[in-house]
Amino acid sequence: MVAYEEKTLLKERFFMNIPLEGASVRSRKLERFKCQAVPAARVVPTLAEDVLQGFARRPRVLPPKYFYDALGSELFDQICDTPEYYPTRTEARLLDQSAHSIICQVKPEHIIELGSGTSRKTAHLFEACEANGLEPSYWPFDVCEEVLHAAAEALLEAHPWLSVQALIGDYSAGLAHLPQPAGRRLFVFLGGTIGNLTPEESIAFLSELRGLMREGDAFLLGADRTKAPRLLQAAYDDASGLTAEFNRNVLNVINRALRGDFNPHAFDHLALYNEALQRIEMYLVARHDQEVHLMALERRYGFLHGERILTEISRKFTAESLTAELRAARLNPIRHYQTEDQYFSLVLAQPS
Ligand code: AVJ
Repeated sequence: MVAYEEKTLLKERFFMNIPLEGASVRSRKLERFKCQAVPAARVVPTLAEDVLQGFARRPRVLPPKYFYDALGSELFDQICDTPEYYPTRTEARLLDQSAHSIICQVKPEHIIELGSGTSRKTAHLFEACEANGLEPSYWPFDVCEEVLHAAAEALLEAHPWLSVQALIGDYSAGLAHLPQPAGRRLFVFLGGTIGNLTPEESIAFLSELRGLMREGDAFLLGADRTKAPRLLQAAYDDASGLTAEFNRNVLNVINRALRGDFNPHAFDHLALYNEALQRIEMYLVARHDQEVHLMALERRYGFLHGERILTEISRKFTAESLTAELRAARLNPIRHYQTEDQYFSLVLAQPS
C-alpha cells in the first residue's frame, strides 16, 4: 500500500516530471551501499618523507600521487576533456566496445576496481552485465571517500540490482587487507595509471595483485600505447594550459602540507617524451634562481635557473612490452583489446 503522501509525490512527479525520490527508494539504495576502510598493509612514506627523500636526489623528484587534492582532481577531469588528452576518452570507447566480450568471458560475481575515482568508465561493464543477466557486486577502491559516495550514488541509481561495497584506502599501501569475497572476481585497473610506476614498481604491484587471485579470477588492465612523440607531448602539454596548472598545483599541495613558500609561477611546465625509456616525463623547471623554505621540515632548498623537478613519469607500452610486464608478474594475457589507431590497450589476464 502506498501512503497518501507518497502517492501525491508520485503523481506530481509523473505530471511535472520532477526527478524526486521517495523515502523508500532512498533507503533501498542505502541498503545496497556499504563502505569500509582498508587498513594499510605496510608503512607508506608520509608527504614530508617523500619530499625529504625526493629533494635529496638529482634531479629532484616528487611522487605523482600528490597531484590529486580537490583542485588537482578537478584539473585532471578538465584535462580529460581537452582535445589533446586522448587516453580517457579512448579507453572509455574501447571499454564500451569490449565490455560484452570481457563480461562474457569472466562472468564475474564481483568487480573490484583499484583507484576507481568517479567510476565513469566502469559503468560500461555494468551495462554489459545487465545485458547478460549477471549481477556482480562492485567493490570500488579509492583514497577519497567523497568521490566513492558520489560514484556509488550514480551507479545505484542507474542499476537497481547493483550492490556497492566501497573500499576506502591507498592501494600503494598494499593489498593484504583487501576483503576477499567468495566467487569469481574481476579486478580492474584502468586509466593507464600503471604507467606512473617504474617497471620494477609495476611488476611488484602486479605480483601483489596476482597473489590475491584464485583460479577463475581475471584482471583487466588499461594501458597507454607508444605513438608519435608529438602526439604524446601534446597530450601532456595541452594548448589551454590545464596540464601546466595541474603540474604546478603540486607545489600548492606541498606549501599547504609543509608550510612552504613555493611560488608555483616561478616554475615552468615541461613535458618530454623519453624515447629510450618509452615514457612521458613531466617536470617543473625553475624560471630563475630561488630559495624555498619548507617550515614544517625546517629546511631551505635552493633551485638554480633551469633546474628541474621530475613530478611524473607516464610510461607508454607496445603490445609486447605490456604482455611481458604482465607475464613477469605471472599473469597470462588471454585477450588484448585495442583501438584501431592502437592508441590504447585493455588487456584481460588470468593467473598463470
Ligand atoms: C591519471 C596517471 C593516467 O599519466 O596520463 C594526465 C595523469 N598527468 N596528464 C597520465 C596525467 C598529466 C594520467 N594518469
